[in-house]
Formats: sequence, C-alpha cells, structure tokens
Amino acid sequence: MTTRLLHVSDTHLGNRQYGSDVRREDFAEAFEQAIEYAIDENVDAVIHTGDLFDSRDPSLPDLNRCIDILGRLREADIPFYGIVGNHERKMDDQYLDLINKTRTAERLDRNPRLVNGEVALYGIDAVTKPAWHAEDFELEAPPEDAFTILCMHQLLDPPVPELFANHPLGDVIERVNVDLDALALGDYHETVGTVEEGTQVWYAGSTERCAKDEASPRTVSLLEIDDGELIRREKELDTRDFIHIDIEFAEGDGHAYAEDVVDRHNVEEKVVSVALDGESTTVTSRDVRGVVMDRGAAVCRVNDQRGGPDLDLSGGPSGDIESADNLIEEKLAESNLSSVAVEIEERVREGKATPTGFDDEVEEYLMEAQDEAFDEDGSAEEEGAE
Ligand SMILES: [Mn+2]
Repeated sequence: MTTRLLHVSDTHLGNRQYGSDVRREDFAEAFEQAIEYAIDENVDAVIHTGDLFDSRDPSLPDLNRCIDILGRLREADIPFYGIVGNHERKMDDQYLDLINKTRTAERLDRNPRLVNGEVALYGIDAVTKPAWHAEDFELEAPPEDAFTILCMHQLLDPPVPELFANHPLGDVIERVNVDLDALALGDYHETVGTVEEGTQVWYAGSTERCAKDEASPRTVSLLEIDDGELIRREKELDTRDFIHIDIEFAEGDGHAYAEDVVDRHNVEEKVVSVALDGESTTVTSRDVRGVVMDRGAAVCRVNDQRGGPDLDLSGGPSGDIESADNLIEEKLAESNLSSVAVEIEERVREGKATPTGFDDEVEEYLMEAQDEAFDEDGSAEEEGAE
C-alpha cells in the first residue's frame, strides 16, 4: 500500500503584508492553491506544520475563509492535521481547536494518528526558546511497523543554516524516545532538507513570500510512503512576483526622471519595492509610489535613503522588524528558567487576566507545580535552575 500526504506549512493567513489587502488575499489564495492541489492529487491526508495564521488573533473573515477552504478538503474526505506555530500560538486553547469543532481540522499531539493503518503522525507545537531545555519530547509508542512522522515548528540546524537556527537538530533526534522515520518541519520559509541518523528531515517552505528576500519559488511537499520508504517531491505554487527597483537621484532629477527609471521595468500586478538613493530632490517617496501604482503595480513600498548618511539597514530592522516577543524570548532563554517560571512569564506577557485575576491564577499554578515536583514517590522533577 502507498500512503500519500501533502505537507503544507507557514501559510500565514491574514498577513496584510505592507499594509495591503491585496497581499492578504494573496496569502489566502496560496493556501487555496495548496488545498486544491491536495484534492487534485487525492492525497490520504494533509499535514500543516504551523503558522496557519499570521497572528494569534486572526480576524473573523480570515478564520471564516480558512474554514471555507478546509471545508473543501473535508468534502473530498481528506483529513487535515495541524500543529500550532509561533506566530499564532496562544496560552490555552488554540484557534486550531476552534476549527477542529467545524470538523475540518485536527490537532496533532504526542499520540499517533494513523493514516492508512501504516503511517503514524505526531505533532509537537512550537516550543518557545526559554521553554526548550525543559520541554518533554516523550511520544506514545507507535503501532509496530508503522512509518513514523513527527511534525514540529522550530528552526533546527541542519537543514537551517546555523546563523538562523535556534537549536541543533541532534537535540530533537536525541530527546525523542520514538524511532523517527521522518521529521516534517515548519518555521523556516525556504524549502530545504537533510538526513540525520536515518531520519529524513525537511521544511516544506512557506506558501507565500513573507519578506522580499524569500526569493525562491514557494512550495508544498508531496510525500509518498511505500514499504517504509519515503519519497518527497516539491510542488511549486504560483504566487505573485516581487521586483526591486533602485532609483539613484542626482541634483535636479525630477518627476520625469523617476518615471523613466520605473518605465524600464514591468511592474504590472507585481509587489514592487523601490529604493531611493543619492541626492534629495523635490520628488517625494509618495510621488514615486504614485508613479509605480499608476503603472499597475499591485503593491508598492518605497524606501527613501536620499540625502542622509549612508546607513546599511540590511542587517537591522528594515521591513520585517523582529517581534518584541522574539527579543524577550531570546533574553529569557539565556537566563535558563524552569518551565514553571517560563509559563508564568508567558501568562503575564500575554496579559489576559482570568476573572479571578493573575494573583489567584499564578498561586494556583504554583501550588500545582509544587505538588507535581514533590509528589508522593518523592522523586523531584528535574528542572533547570529557578
Ligand atoms: Mn512562519
């Protein structure tokens, strides 16, 4: 028997990239394309490795749209299995749980879901950096002879280049108690893969460009599992083109000059980023945006670097400023807190007080943690330093 799965990831539904509703629609359409492909290919199931939504509070229209698209899968009798990514992660219930109630999606966990009686799917939601060292990677044992696939949403090296990765891949392979045949990953938006100690490891990539440096084609991965062997093929999605235009101004260059430079490019229906360099002139970035949009661009973003000192912003905050949450988690990870402290910090940061308030909630949580740590058999749970 052959089992065929479609691996989709990082769809970021609701992303109004560059403040554009056109882009928001693009993200929905890319997801739609992936799901249509799953239906055309009549796969046995779709797996999604997180960041289904771009934010932890997706709008009602985004949620509705998502359920509509997933409804088509359901009509085709194809189950959709997902995990929670860092972008959409909430403290308690997840939007995926809500969608689950419409019976169009199911959340993977540490118990295997069997597809065709031969492929065991597991899922571990995105683990924050500070919680990583205390995370429990224990999975329920799979049925004998099952092909095991674990879905996660983390930046692991390899195949993610060390510079962008958060943890070594070996961490996962070592800490998971089950013999994994495959590790299907999300979070990294490029399509890359590797093999480690007999485990096939790969990222399906995002379905739309979340940043202009995500230049390569967006893909989903078609998995064919036959007799314990996995063959993976990438399917390219048809997404909107990005184009970059540099306009170097000399003194006295006016509107006509900007038009000339723009006219050397076909901007129609594209996402256009323009960098203005050189001398400050009377032409404003708004003027340039007008020129580009007049020529039929879908979205235009202008970065005016004229006149000022030559700043190299490539490594710093440009279009995609790292979120404050990331920076906080970065610092917390360095302080090596216990899982209890990490959880409390997260609840405070999410800032959603229960009706009884934070005091009671935290107190209750601490009591539970205490009970758990010093339970009857006297075995204190191993944790990092408080
Ligand atoms: Mn993502």
